[in-house]
Amino acid sequence: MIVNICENRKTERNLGMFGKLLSYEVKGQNILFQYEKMVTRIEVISDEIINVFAGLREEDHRSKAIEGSKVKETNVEVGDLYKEKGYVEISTDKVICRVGDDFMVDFFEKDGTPVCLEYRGKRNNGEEVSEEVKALLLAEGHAVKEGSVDYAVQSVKCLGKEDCIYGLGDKTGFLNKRNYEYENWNSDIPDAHEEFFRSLYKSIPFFMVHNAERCYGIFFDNTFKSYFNFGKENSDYIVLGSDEGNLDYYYIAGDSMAEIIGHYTYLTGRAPMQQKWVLGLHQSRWGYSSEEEFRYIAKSMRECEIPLDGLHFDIDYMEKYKVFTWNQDRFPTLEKLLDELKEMGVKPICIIDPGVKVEEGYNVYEEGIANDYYAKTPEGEVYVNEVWPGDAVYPDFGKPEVRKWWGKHHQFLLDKGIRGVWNDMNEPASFRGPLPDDVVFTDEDRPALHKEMHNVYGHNMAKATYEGLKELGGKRPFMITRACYAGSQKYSTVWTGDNQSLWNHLRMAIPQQCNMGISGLSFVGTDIGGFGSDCTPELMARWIQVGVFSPLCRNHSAAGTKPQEPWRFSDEIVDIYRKYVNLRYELLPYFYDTMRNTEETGLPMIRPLVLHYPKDKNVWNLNDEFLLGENLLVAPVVEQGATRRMVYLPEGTWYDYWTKEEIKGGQYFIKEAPLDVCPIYVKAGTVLPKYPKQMYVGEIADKDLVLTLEVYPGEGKYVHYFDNGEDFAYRNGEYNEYLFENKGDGNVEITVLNKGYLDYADMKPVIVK
Ligand code: MIG
Repeated sequence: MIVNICENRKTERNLGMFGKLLSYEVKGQNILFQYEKMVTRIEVISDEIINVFAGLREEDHRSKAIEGSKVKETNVEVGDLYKEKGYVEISTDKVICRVGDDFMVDFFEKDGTPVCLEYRGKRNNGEEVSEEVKALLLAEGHAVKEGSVDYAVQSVKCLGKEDCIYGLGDKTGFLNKRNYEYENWNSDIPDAHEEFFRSLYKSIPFFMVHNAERCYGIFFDNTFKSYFNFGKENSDYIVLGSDEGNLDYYYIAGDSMAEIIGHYTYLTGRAPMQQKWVLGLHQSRWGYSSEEEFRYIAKSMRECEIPLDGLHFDIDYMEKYKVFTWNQDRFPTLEKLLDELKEMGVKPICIIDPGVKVEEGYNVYEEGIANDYYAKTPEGEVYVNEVWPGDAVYPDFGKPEVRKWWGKHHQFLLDKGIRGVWNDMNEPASFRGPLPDDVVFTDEDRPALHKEMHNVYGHNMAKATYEGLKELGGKRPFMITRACYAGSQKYSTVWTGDNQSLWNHLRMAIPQQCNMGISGLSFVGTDIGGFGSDCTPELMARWIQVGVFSPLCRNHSAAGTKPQEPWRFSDEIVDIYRKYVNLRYELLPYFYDTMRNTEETGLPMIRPLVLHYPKDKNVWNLNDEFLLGENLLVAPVVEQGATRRMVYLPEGTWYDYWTKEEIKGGQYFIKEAPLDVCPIYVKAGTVLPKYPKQMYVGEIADKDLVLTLEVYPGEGKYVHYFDNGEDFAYRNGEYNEYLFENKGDGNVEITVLNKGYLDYADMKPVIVK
């Protein structure tokens, strides 16, 4: 039924792009609003998730992030308060949303407390720069501040004095994004990433606004170049904008950030369980290029008695950088090498870039040409740019048949025993200038230009790779991607791209990974030691202490930089490296449980403290500590030359992991931390599950693994999970789950919650107090 609410059709001068609200219509959980200038809609997805939509470009969502309908049956009430108050009120059991003229949409808690309001004032970016000064600034090469830019798609929200902003995926800078501005345009930037950078490799348009009383999330689902000004232009408001596309965002309510992340990952998907070995240490370097070199690396790690699981083959394994080929001159007895690695428990992972070499007779190139699989110029020619192989063409991953074709090509790698695929250069990167906006790609069933598909190129490539590996291999596909979009966590793990061996980048690794985690990308890592420039011994020691807590734990460096494997430094560094990698392998069951928790709840493995201590203002801007799961707090040293640091512990009682000393939370203190000490704290009541040391995951067969429970004073509950660590059988119940109840008196009561994975079913853990 259409409800007419406004008789007066005369346009008011102050109204913007939508105009006056004339009528509305309730269609199930969709409420359509007829404005003077266009129809918009509010869709209730669930009690907590509300979609705000104006089809400025086309009539419906074409989301890449959200797959399938997420609409839950929800009790929705719509009240017409337009005549009295100027709005139509939509309420669920958790949220009130008021929709007024010009498609102004405000959100409230059920008791009427405002949470997220439209900013109705005039935008004001402060100081004006005269034309004369502008000219001078430009003459010397300075950037000139633009005025307030109105975007074609835009929403401006009020920002409270105390509001902090978290999320937005992989950006530089600090944990709290307030007072900064960002852009989403996937970018390959080899320069040292600095806090003023607006974009990096990934586009995750999700963030949370948080203060002591409340928080909310916004997912701005738009793949065109988009803009986020978090109170930088003016501390009274946030500006969300985009050059094109629909106005299409999800307001996400929740009592806590944890709940909001749960809802966001309900919408866009949760990072699935990886194979267990993926949690082991990985070694990589751009430049490893011969059989001998790979053999030497694996053997040297074993000689140093440092565990190793993953060994990465960067672009030099290929024949002329042609994807799905292998250089036979440099790997004359490849099979033998791969057998030896297998024998050692080391798993090979290969890089695959999107750019396909233009070369007659090269099967991948020819197949793609024959089937019309590459992006094209507006004139209909295959679009050519340059990447590693020289002239190259770009697979159009938005086409379902291209994803299938690409996926199948992975058989080439699987046949050799390759255990994982690493996708790079998929922003997409290009050497001969950026791809023009009008290069023609495909969005599933219709042509779509580069400007729309750019930010999802990596996403679609990851999807192709994941689905190919899943179909061909049957195991949980392991892949890493550099570029991605919201929702890519369903397919791929990620790393933060080309960082450098800089203390600044070690410091940045913490907030960057935390913000990625709370934006859905739980399985994240940095290049340990730094990719570009030269790593010092001290930096390596401090970086491995952070790196062993990253879900993806990989030492990687660029060709031409100082070699960065642990033995290149000194015995002291090897000892420190071994100490922390061993710790990682001992904590494997804890890591695995945390990963399981991510698949179930969406909460990331690495977490900023504010996630669990939202009311504690001391952690709102805490950039140099983080949590792994809920029980471990890591306070690494990230300053050159420092051998002690200030630590803050939030409320509760904590235990120093190394000394077992009890420390009261809610205070700052100085912790001595010589080069071999990374301060780690365990929450009171924790039951910490540990495995014996192994040189690689699976060295000890599952049935022989002895689980040790390190029990900390205090009461607490902990769920431990165990499965075959490889395939999807757990989704059919083939897993064990145990509840450990710490009684506080040193006893742990064990309840078996599920018993589907036989080998480990009669677990009798060793309890250490
Ligand atoms: O621009 O494949 O971020 O990890 O080693 C160089 C070579 C291309 C960039 C990746 C880096 C990788 C490198 N690649």
